[in-house]
Amino acid sequence: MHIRVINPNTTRAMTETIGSAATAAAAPGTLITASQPSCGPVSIESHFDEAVSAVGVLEEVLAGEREGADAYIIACFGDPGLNAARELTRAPVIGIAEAAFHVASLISTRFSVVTTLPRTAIIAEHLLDSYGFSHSCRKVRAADIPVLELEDNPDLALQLIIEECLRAKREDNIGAIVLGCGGMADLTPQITEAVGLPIVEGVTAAVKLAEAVVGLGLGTSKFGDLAFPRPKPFSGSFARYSNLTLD
Ligand code: 5HY
Repeated sequence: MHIRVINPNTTRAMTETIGSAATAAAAPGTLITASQPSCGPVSIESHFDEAVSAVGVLEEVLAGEREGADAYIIACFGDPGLNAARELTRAPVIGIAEAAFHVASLISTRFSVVTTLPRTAIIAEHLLDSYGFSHSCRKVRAADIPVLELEDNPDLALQLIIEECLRAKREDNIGAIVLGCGGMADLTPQITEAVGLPIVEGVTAAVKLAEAVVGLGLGTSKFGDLAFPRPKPFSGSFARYSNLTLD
């Protein structure tokens, strides 16, 4: 099985962190390819960043289709472009936020999320609502760090994330914590040891869910709203999408 793990931002070091975590979680026989768009934001911290990065995600899925990927992971906690990406392929496309929420709900009845900035915490709340997990999540918390602090100042970032996780454990009456950033993919062991709660990390959760869906012989439905897009002309810099023929 070949899984293409897409980091929607354009920070190579974070793509490598994500790829290493995905590879460590993968079963024998699962090949992980970590990629990122050639253009887009260095980090995704707003609705604007997500909207722009979604085009890069779709480009990476189209590249994966040419290379025969068996599954895709969108390794940004906002799951940018998730359903649009699903329209482009018969393979499963798993967002790390959706994956983490599902796994957390299998091991606890209530969990909290710890993400980076307060404004991206609100975006995670929107996802919880749209995926149907609002009732299961006690609180979405922010360590109040920009995403790239995870790369530029990792020791401080880890300390602030652990402190917020410990506040969640003390205050939220929860059974698990979800890490709310693809860039946290390598921090699970240290956070687990420091906090003493089950820590659900989205990249690794998505790898195992992708393996499960492919193993069941399932993929993205081509019936209803996830069918291939109707071919049509596109103008300007999007002309390359004109009359896309997909199968
Ligand atoms: C992510 N941004 O997982 C999100 C994290 C966030 O560049 N990769 C990013 O805070 O939403």
